[in-house]
Amino acid sequence: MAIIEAEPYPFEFNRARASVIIIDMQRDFLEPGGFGAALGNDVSLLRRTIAPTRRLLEKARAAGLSVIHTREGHRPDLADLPPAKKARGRLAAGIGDLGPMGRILVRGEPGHDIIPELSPLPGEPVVDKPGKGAFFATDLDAVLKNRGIAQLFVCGVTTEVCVNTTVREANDRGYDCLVVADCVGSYFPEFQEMGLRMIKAQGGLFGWVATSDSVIAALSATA
Ligand code: C5J
Repeated sequence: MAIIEAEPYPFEFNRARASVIIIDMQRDFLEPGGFGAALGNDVSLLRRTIAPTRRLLEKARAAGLSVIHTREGHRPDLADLPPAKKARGRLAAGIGDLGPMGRILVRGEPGHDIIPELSPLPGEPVVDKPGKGAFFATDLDAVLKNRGIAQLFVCGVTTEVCVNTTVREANDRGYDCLVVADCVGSYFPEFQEMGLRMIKAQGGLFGWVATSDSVIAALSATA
């Protein structure tokens, strides 16, 4: 057991039961020329998470921690795309339509891929999710339970959408979530701040928040 400096109070890290989960670090959200950029967002606000996440990922892999990746997207026939999700935003080019990197958020298309900087290694589960939360309509809970995982170090995008939704789902299922502050990103600075504050508010209603340096220090201390 090692202690990670975190808010609202120190996190008791059990390396045998911990996993890193990296949410939706996909080309369509992070790359200039992708879906997020086409919507007018500044992708540099998300791209600042790449270097610290890669560092944490390398340390976690070296320490033998389980690593799980997720991707938001839909079947090519769009049979799993709720009409309400398709209609939302009244976009000229929305989910399933042809975008700058292939069909937007469709499995198998270039934009749906995880960015090359954080490519999964063989053996690391990639969970394809049709919703914002990574537990909804996926086998994530089974994957975690089968590996004996009880603690999640959460990285990815975006802080207030898929990261927060996943943390809330995980919390209701009994997992302890530590959100790695510099490894999660939002297109909106105010949502980044509030997204993190909501996790750790009221004594850690949904979990903990810490820096990647603090997590890496604990990984090194228990190596
Ligand atoms: C969004 C996500 N923002 N991964 N997806 O639509 O947060």
